Amino acid sequence: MITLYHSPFSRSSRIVTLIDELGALDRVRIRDVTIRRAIPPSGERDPANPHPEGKVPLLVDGPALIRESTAILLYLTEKFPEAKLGAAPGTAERGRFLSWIAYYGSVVEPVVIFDRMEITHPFLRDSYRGMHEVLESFARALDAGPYLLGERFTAVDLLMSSTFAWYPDGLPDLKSIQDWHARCQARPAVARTVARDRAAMEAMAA
Ligand SMILES: N[C@@H](CCC(=O)N[C@@H](CS)C(=O)NCC(=O)O)C(=O)O
Repeated sequence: MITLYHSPFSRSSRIVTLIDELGALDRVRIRDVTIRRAIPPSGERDPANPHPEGKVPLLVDGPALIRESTAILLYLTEKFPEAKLGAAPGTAERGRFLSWIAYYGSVVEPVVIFDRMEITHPFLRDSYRGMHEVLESFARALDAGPYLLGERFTAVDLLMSSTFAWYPDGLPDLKSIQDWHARCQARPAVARTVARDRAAMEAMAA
């Protein structure tokens, strides 16, 4: 059975939501582990977590250890294609899907962190641009449809909108992005993950 190493209210929560959206909660075991948290400083690395740096998410499928939210997301959407949360190889949509996934890991996440920490530097701007450009990309895509790939909700909406769950101040005063974020957050799987995380947090604290 596939195992997801997860810590409540962390970056692995979006993977729990993805597994739920994929209808695969009965085929992926979710193993709660502790992690070191920076803000506020708390927690410990869990020896039960095989991630080389003690981080989450980590997916283990037989001999394969898959790290990084973006890789896990690709792996799971391909493993459970019937849920249609990815884009089939060889289709035009696939190029846009892959671009969003790579853009998240290579640009969006660092930009959001620098923005939240109020860190600026010309080299960072040259390498990543900034929050303004990230939000412009979202707005451009959302001019063409309710979701980033167009008419249907996909794993890229889940991934990108999860950012604003931990950085609500990054959400711009722009109706198309606010409505899209609200649509993504209103999905029942999001509420189920929050309830699950809350119960797991309480159980770990007890
Ligand atoms: N880019 C990674 C980031 C993973 C990450 O930093 N996870 C945090 C939780 S939000 C963590 O496990 N921190 C524990 C630590 O730093 O030891 C991904 O998205 O998978």
